[in-house]
Amino acid sequence: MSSKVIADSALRAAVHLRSANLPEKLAKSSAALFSAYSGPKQTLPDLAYDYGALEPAISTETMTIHHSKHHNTYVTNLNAAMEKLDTAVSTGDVSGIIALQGAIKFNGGGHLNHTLFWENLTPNAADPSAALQSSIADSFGDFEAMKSELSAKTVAVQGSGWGWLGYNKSTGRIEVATCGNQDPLQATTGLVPLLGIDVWEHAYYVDYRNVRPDYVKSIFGVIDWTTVEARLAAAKM
Ligand code: MN3
Repeated sequence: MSSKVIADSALRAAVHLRSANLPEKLAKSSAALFSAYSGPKQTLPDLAYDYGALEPAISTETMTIHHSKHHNTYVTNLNAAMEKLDTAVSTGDVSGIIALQGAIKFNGGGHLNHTLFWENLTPNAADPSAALQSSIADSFGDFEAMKSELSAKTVAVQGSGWGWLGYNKSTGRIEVATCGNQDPLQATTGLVPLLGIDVWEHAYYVDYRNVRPDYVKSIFGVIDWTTVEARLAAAKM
């Protein structure tokens, strides 16, 4: 008979087991029982600024809905999917594992993307440092060339998605990329995310209606370039 090993003595004690070897049936039922409690839960991160702090570029209403409703929903649905995944993995349910991939990519991507996005914004925006401008110039010619390429490609995203500035570890260059839906940059393209711009309509419709180019233009006034610089430095390590 196949069996599952429970190596953790505290866990064995909790279920009154002396042996580390469990019969398969008991292993499956106990895995399902314990899966709801295992693994850390993802949580909605606090913002470093108030919902109204980015006005007029992004309104209080947009920030409130975007963070407390949209992002929160990705977190809730990701946790639910991870709990189901935990059970599917514990019970060796390959079909169940595969069935969860879409929900994990969408909600996990939504959580990762928005967490990066909030950190990219600040009410106290300043020009990028000379060092960052120089790194950007190495890849794009100059800062303005990067900005126009990032803006144009972000505005041109079909449907819902994101525009990104990312670091290519193999070439050592900074690149512009776009992703559809909530596909996360690094898992999808391998680029390390430096700056993300959310162009789902929920990010701008209240403030700019259908005029995405005006939103993308305005968001450059609230970008925290110190975050971009810190992420670039970390990506190069
Ligand atoms: Mn969004």
